[in-house]
Amino acid sequence: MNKVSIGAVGILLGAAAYWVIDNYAARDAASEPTAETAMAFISETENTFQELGEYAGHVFWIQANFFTHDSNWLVTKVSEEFTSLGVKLSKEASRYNDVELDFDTRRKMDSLRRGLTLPAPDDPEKMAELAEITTGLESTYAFGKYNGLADVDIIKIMATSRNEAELKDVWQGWRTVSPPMRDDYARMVEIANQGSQELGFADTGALWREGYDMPADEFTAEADRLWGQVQPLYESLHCYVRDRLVDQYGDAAVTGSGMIPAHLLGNIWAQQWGNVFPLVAEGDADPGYDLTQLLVDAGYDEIQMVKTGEAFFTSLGFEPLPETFWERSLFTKPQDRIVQCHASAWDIDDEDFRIKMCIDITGEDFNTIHHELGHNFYQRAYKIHGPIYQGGANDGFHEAIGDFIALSITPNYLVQLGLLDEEPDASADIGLLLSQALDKIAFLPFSLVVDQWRWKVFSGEISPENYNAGWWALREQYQGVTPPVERTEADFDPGAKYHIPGNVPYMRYFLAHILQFQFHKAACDMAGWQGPVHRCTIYGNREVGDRLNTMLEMGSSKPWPDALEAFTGTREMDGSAILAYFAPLKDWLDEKNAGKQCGWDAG
Ligand code: X8Z
Ligand code: ZN
Repeated sequence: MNKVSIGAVGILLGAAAYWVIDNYAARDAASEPTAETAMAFISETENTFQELGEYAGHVFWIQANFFTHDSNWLVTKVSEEFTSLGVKLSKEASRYNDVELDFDTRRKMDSLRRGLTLPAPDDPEKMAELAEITTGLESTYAFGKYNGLADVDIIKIMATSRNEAELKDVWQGWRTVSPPMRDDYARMVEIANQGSQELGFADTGALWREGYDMPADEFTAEADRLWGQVQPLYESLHCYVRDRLVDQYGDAAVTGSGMIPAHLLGNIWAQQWGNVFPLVAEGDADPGYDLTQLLVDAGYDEIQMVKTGEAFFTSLGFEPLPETFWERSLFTKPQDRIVQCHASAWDIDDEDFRIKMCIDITGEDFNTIHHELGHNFYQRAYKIHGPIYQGGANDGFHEAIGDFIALSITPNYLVQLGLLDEEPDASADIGLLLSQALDKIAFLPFSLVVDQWRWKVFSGEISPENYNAGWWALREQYQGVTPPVERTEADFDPGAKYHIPGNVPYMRYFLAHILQFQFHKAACDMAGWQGPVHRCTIYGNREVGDRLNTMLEMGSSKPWPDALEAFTGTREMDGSAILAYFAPLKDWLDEKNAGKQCGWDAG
């Protein structure tokens, strides 16, 4: 689990929690809420978080690195305590809804009110049941195997195999892991919704959407607006990729309604398609190098990849990571135990930052390292605040920082690293853009679908009897991908994606994919970059670093438009930067697609 995502309330708890809870309960009955008691409450809560966050952080770290019956037992206990305290804090905070408060006290109060990802009703039995379920779901995923293959093994097969039958087999096989999650998931939704309603939210999805400094409904419209901006680019990419896959796999690559079977896109969830680049790149779409090959040829190991990522940040003026980062992080997959290999970044206390990743020597993992380090540098920058403000401007910002830095892994930068001899000329541009688009553009509808599904599940629009059909209806509608084999309600395909059993909200990644291009454009403008923006690297630019640091240091202390303005000068999330970045590719795709029947009929 990515602790950064959880925010201050998400990292508290521990043995000391009980006295705090009793304390709040006593005050609840005793005092009228006033501006003075509000300040005392916030100050007390900040102290509690400081103390208990550390305890919870260590417990979660142990579980993610040593998945056993006992570590799960500990996590269940901490989660239960955590929910219990979170509910109390949220209720206490709501008592101040109509009290006039200064800006910071109001903002912190509102943050506490929305602090839990999955609240439970104020009932110890339901809190315990919810904690059992969430730990169980994560553990089912972590222990999941098909024919002895864990998710990381299947990810590798999907990335490299071109054997249609094998791809279909592992695609289907990985999804045998998730049906046992189905009933627990439904029960979890029921409990979390009861909890959310007790706290005054329509349902848990509405609670999640209220985390964006605007009413839940406005955020739904905002997500639709952003998608509307980028949808035509996605459709051009879909059309072109489908044709190339038909060249490779024949009729197996397209359905009568124009959709692409989900097992042919180089990724077990069809979420990023970069791994099929060699299949879809034509002669005039050659980037001139392959990052994985460059890293392998140069003999990079896991540590060197992380050191190189860190060096990018220090080139911008950030301090190096502490020695403990290197001592305590997990960089390689241990052979002797079960770990949660899904990459994550952690702040255990004010000085203890770590990543947990099962690194392979690939371009993809090189990018992910920058993604994770972006979390760590953000976490360190906002430590100037108390725990309640220790979070991203919104969660999309947190996910965007490292990706934004990784957009600077350009040919020019690779030459500076000594990995590439010389920059390929402009004839490589389409290849560079196509390979980026396969990851960044293909991801957009996927990242929408995950939480469109969960929002509908929480609102009851998709009921447990329709979990799987509802999932595929959305994937077909937005992504134009379809299952390669028949699916029924005996399946639970959402559960085969880590963030569903892990209960990590996903809209953050959609926003991050819009925001990172806004950050990149603003940074390149700051740097006075003149050429095409996809060739721009901000490596070594201290001015950009200083300005970035200003935004990072704000944490969640101000509404996100203020943070966005501090770095980019604009207050709106906006798809025009990503569209401008890919504009030459869009023209090229449309030329290739001319006269073709594009699009699909999702029924
Ligand atoms: O989960 C992640 C990061 C950790 S926050 C590795 N990502 C999403 C995913 O893997 O599904 C990054 C991109 C989307
Ligand atoms: Zn992340």
